[in-house]
Amino acid sequence: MHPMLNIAVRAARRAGDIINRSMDKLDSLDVVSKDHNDFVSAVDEAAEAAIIDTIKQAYPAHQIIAEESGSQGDSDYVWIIDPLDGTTNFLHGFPQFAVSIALKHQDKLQQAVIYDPVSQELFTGSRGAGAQLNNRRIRVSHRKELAGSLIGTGFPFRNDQDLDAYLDTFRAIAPKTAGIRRAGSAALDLAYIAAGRLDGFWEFGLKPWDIAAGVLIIEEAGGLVSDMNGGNTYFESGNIVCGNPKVFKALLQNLRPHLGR
Ligand code: 2AM
Ligand code: CA
Repeated sequence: MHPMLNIAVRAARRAGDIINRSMDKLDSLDVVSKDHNDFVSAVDEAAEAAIIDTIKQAYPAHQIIAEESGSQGDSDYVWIIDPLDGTTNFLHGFPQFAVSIALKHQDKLQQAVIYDPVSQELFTGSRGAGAQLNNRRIRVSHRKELAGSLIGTGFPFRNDQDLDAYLDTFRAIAPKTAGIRRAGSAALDLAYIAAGRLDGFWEFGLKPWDIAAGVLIIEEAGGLVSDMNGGNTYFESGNIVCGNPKVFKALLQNLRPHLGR
């Protein structure tokens, strides 16, 4: 394993342990429900601190961009961290959330980890070395069209997002598929594309740390990723389409007529 991926894995497991320990406490916290948000952010922050600590011990000069603490340092090496992707699920004890860590060098994704602490599934990707689930090689699915495909998505959740515009895309795609899933952690959705569990995915308004690791893992698993227009501005726009090559293309074709709104 590449030494930098090894550090990313160590960091993700440390964060996962922190998240798992907090899961046990969710029950006893029912009475203090108004503190739920504080609690969650404390878990986010503790997990993030553990990740940053692990990275800094190994690579003190690298830059870090993390969901909770923002950006620090200046380097060609940039770590992009989401310590707990799927916070709403976590809050409810709905077991679909993950730690996501990616490393870019000179703006190119090099290493990536997505770790589900509940199932202890570890998805990894290393540029040129493929994608793995618990150290076994994974590939995207072979389905050739939307018919029969299982497609992931995310619903708009912010006030500034246009729900009607999203619903136009949903109407265009959902009836053509075998089913749509909205699991609530974009990072895990992308990992599932790489593992062939989902055939395609689209969502608007995501942040770089939601998708950075997933993009590399999908590409290394033989999948394709773009923005809604087939371009590469997904980090800037937050809008992402991905899938196995055939389903990816079908998604883009079906999205195109509905992007005007
Ligand atoms: P987060 O839990 O790390 O914030 C799913 O649509 C994606 O959007 C998730 O990756 C989730 O990442 C992000 N998200 C942010 N706020 C959300 C919210 N209130 N509800 C659902 N998803 C949210
Ligand atoms: Ca996130």
